[in-house]
Amino acid sequence: MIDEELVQLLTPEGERVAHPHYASGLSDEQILSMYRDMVIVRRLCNEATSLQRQGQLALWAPLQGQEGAQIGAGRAMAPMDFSFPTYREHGVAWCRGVPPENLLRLFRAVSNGGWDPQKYRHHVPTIVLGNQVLNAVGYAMGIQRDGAEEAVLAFFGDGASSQGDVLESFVWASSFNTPVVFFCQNNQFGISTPSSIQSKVPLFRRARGFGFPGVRVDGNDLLACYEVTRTALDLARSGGGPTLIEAYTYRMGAHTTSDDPTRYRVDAEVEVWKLRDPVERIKALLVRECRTKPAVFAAVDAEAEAFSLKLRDDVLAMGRPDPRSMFDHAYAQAHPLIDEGRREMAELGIGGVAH
Ligand SMILES: Cc1ncc(C[n+]2csc(CCOP(=O)(O)OP(=O)(O)O)c2C)c(N)n1
Ligand SMILES: [Mg+2]
Repeated sequence: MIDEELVQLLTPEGERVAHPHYASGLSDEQILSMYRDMVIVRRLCNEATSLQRQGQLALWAPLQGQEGAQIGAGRAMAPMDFSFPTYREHGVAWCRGVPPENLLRLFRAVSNGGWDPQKYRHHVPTIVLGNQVLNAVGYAMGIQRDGAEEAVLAFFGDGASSQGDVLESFVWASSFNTPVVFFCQNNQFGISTPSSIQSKVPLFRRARGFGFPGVRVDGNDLLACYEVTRTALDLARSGGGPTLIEAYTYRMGAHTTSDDPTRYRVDAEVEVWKLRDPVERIKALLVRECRTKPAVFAAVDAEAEAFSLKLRDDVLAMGRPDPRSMFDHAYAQAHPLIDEGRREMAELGIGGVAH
């Protein structure tokens, strides 16, 4: 049965579905290029998980299962748009051109961020749930006043949707008609808490109460995520105000490498979602419709393998920063509390030599 409230352009078997408001205009080349993105990002995620298990990263937050939502949304952005991620948007960072080794710096605890947000138009990850959504709306209000023709994409999860920061953001965005798109990946869990507990109504319907449109999209359908996000960003850029997108998906892996999901969910549920794998869905489309040859898929796999080996080398070669450098970018200008912190560390004899 077709769920009329769920925007879908591809079935889990990779067959096209017609939708009254959305149609995919992507060429075969674009679809293949996004398939490559998904394969590389999944490989990146596996490598990062292995690195964490080997003691080379402090923590990792896997994205398996959410590649369609993230590559679809990330690729829908225009170059000058700006995104605000959580700790799980590795696919979006990839789309924005953030060097993958920089993405891992935070997780190796050798950086407080990892990159210059303005350079990639992609903010550094925010771990405090929902905070980046307020930042995104504030930023959107700023560019609105500058008269810029750009839009802002704010990422958050189903769990974060219950945070006051997110709901306050909705009020501000609605009142000031800001050029922001709220992209909520409902991956069914906030750590172990099922998303059904976060809201009595489907999350996308909350938008109506705030006075802007809400759309639920199949988060495992790359084509639908791309089209829905592109449409919402176009609307925001042309003065149409905010949209809430709920990408309905599933977190295939653990919450982070510190989590054991077998404690709170059954394997049978994971098996059902495996059949909706976003990467396999696009592969099926490429085989059926675009007649993509096995050699092309083999080349993508080989590229992902070489990519992950280089990533591993880059991570192992990272130096350890002087601990005192954490004070350098806390504020743009000198601040007495920062000076005091620096002095205290010097008195304790911490820092000075980079190992
Ligand atoms: C303000 C705040 N409260 C609690 C936490 C601890 N915490 C980290 S991730 C998480 C679950 C978030 O779930 P969701 O928003 O659905 O995002 P997901 O991890 O599923 O991508 C919690 C409770 C936090 N980081 N910040
Ligand atoms: Mg979640």
